[in-house]
Amino acid sequence: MYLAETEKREVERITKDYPELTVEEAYAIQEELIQLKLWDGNSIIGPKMGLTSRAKMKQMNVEEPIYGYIFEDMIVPNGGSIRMNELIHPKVEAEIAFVLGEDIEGPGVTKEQVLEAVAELIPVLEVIDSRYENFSFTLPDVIADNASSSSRVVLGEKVKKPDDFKLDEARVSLMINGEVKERGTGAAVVGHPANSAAMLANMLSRKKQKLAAGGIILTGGVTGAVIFAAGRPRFSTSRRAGRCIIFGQAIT
Ligand code: OOG
Ligand code: MG
Repeated sequence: MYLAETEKREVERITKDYPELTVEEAYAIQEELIQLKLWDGNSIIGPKMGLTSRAKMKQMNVEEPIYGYIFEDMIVPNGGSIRMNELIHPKVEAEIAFVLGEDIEGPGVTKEQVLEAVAELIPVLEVIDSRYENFSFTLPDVIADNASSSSRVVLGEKVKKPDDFKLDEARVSLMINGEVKERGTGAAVVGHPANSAAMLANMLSRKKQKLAAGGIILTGGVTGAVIFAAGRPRFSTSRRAGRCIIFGQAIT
């Protein structure tokens, strides 16, 4: 998996050879992958949730979203550019991230507890890039692949948590070169992005981990993921071949 990422090539899904792979074993593989990245000098920015939309969960036949980790080398400055030749078959999606003001420790964490602990919100563009051929995987496969992340993340400007915010009603649009490609509302993320963070805290508590104050959490795609590719000028603001600037996140 790590070689697939560093050499930018697709691999066959693990469950082709190991159809019995369990979710638990898949998280053990993810853990190994994370250790390799840490040994390579990379550092963790924070966890991310995936498969949080009802549609994706139904499609994958799962009751619980999955998590993975965002690393420092995935961060692209806001307004920055991405080299397409460093990626396999990227898709981009809009997400809402939280910055925590207090620790959150499961089990039993509720949405209300999360809302209380959140200090700031960040609009995020996540570039997902599954290492599997044609983005084709089962649930254990995608967990083992760090939830398709390990790609690129653009963090927008932090917003202080408003006093009376209804994040489930927040409208998000994903634009590429000024053209709206996808729209969604916060409710698309398991009813409310804070539910997603609560589920994450509860899942992490199974391995005795908590969400620490100051940490960033990506709560999962609000919009569908949009394929973007080099050589398709409508997706590119830069005329330089192989480069693409992504922008256009808006939270209202
Ligand atoms: C899995 C990861 C999805 C999200 O926000 O749902 C994800 C996939 O490749 O769909 O990051
Ligand atoms: Mg995502």
